[in-house]
Amino acid sequence: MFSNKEAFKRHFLQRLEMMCGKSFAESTKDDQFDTLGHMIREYVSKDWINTNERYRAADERQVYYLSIEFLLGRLLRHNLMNLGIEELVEEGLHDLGIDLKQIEDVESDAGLGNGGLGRLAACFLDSLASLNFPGHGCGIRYKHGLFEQKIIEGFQVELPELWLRHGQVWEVRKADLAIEVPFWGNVKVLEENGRLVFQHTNAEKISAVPYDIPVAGFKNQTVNTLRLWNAEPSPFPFHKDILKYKRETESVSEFLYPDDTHDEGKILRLKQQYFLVCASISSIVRGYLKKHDSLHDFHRHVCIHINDTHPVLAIPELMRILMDVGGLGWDEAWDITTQTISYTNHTTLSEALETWPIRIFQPLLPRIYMIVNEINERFCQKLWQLFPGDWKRIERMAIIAHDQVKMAHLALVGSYSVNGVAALHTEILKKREMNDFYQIFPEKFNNKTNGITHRRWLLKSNPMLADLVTEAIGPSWIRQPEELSRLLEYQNDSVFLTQLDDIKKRNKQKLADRIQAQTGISIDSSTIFDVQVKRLHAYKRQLLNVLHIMHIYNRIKEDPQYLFYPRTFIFGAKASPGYYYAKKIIKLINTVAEKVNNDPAVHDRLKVIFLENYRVSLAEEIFPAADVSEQISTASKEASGTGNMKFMMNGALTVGTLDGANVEIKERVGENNIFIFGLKADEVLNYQGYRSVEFFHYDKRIRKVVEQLTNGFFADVDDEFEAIYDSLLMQNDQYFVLRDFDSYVNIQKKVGQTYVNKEKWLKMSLMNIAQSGYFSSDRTIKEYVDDIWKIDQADYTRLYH
Ligand code: NBG
Repeated sequence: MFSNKEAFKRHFLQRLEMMCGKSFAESTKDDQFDTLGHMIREYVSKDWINTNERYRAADERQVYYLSIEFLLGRLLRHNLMNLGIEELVEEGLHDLGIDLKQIEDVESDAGLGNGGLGRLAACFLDSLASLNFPGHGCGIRYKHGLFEQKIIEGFQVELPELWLRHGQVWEVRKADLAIEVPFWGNVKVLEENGRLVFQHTNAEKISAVPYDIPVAGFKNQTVNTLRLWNAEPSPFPFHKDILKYKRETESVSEFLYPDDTHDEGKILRLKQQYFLVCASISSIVRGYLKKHDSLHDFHRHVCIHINDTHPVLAIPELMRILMDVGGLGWDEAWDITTQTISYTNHTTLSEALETWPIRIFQPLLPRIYMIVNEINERFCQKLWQLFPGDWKRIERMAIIAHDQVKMAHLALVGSYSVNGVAALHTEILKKREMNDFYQIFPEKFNNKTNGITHRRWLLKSNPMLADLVTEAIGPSWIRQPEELSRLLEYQNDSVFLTQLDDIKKRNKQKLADRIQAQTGISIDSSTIFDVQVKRLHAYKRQLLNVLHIMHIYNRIKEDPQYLFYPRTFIFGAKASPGYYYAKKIIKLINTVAEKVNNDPAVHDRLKVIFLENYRVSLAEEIFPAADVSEQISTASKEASGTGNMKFMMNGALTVGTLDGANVEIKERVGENNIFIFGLKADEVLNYQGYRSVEFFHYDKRIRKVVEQLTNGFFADVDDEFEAIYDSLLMQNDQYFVLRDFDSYVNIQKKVGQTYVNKEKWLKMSLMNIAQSGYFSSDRTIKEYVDDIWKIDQADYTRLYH
């Protein structure tokens, strides 16, 4: 389409006039973005079609990654980079007087996810395509992604997110491939030729229409597919009140649930889950049957991976298709299903483990319920044989118990692989949370430590650092991220370290400029940028960070000579709209910021910034500018974390507990290149007799900050923070904030002292960058491929070349 700059420019101008019906001179940035986006989408089409043909011809195992969330962020520059035309396009536009950076800002983030789980899915898609693996995503095309956050007078206000307002340039609607998804109704059981036939009658059908987004690998001509399903009225609705039906139908793909831990709006959420699963599996089976005349070998050609329990209905749904459509018997269908489905667990927080009341589940999904019931009965019989008389155990492990369907148990029983997302997390699953299941299915359990795509999180978002790395060790790290370790050769190279320092300064200044423009607050880029960005949750302990800031503030006020290296504390966090406590913490951060930032006594030493509407595109500006990465969850609670890896890759030093993947970061960089503090996981899990009030009484610093929450220290917010005060004292501080306070203050002191020694700090920073290659999602995906999916990359590359 365009092999050089001149051809690109010609093409762009032509397309712009045709698409927008305007001359170039009259066109807006939106027009230019749209034109460019469509051109790029068309540019990938050929490779997209070729890739699909290649996969069809190879007839090898394909992976389908089912996820209720895909947090893609922006795609323009990412696509330009992966297609290898970034420079050509940037220069071509420049000739026309257009700055690509400004065009990029027109694009809305595709925010179809809450946090780590959804972003992990997006990183995995990039790695699958970049490594030439046949792996595709299946998700929901929410009309509104995660809400847009505004901070008004310190409070979070949620606005609907409107990413589709200007249309979506990357997607292709494929109405001819729509699937009908049935809800409600009854199941008729008939006998035909001596076998039972199940008919779902009187169902209310919703049409699932696929929108495909190309996922281009890094300069390898592989283009996989992310298929997002949109809910639309069926062309043959069975409904009396047609308007009501339309409204209800469309609501299924209207909103992403803005909550990654608690369930809300049960029926709608369960509907979304079945909608995703039913549409995805039908379309996978349809594709499969184009090449095969029966389903007997399905598991040899298809892997279906379920990202957490949200898509776990894939298990009974595949059973249904194999039996009711494919005519297979139960045993064969079960063998195939349990060799097709693999499952990742992303949390041990018990409140996040999904269960559905039968009274909702059964009427909404009558045939699926029958199958789950049968799976449960057979499983309980097996348990009875293994543990005769052990009723307690059977009750604990059953899939259906106390009128609830337990989705994690269904996943554990119906899949062939169960993985945790960091070594510590997997051990906790095996030894505690899922120990009953581990005892009978030890072979299913394995660990796959999370990863992030270094192409987005270093190559694209930190171009200055990426260039420096390439200058030093050549470009091989882009395809083999573990090669970053060769940077260790530069540990004693003062020129290199100075360059590293200079890049960090420039990235910090860029962020400072943005903060100034957005908030009017001016921050000094020579201060330490100490950053905590992630969802707001009690276990992630943003509160510990704030209490420490209050403590520093108190210290400086008491003693103006107090030795403290100037710091800028930066936060970004969305709280689930229904999560009262988390919203109080946001208000607290902003209240502390207001007080601190306006007090001349601490003016040049302490600043607190809350950046509103934290999202992927903002994250890309923050990580390159961070000095300190706050990973301070209560040990054992954060399954892995992935922000910790992004910070590390951009040279920030971690202040963290031994939780999630922090443990493995420490193993790689060594204990002298990370700031570890606080209780360890087993100490938390086995803690006897914690009494938070004792820490309140015996530690003056703690007493002071905790009292300040409610004693009028903050003007105009009398009882605003009572719930926080109560959580710490009346409810015995579930997350050990006061227990870890002293240790946290000490380690933070050490951070300040270390920073003063610039050379030491830079060496530590370099060590972190050099060891971050392990945390590339390329490594993670290779492990999934080798141990779980067992797909053969060689077959595809051979066919391709
Ligand atoms: C989150 C964990 C994180 C982890 C991501 C990705 C959920 C349910 N879990 O620690 O809290 O990094 O998953 O695995 O969102």
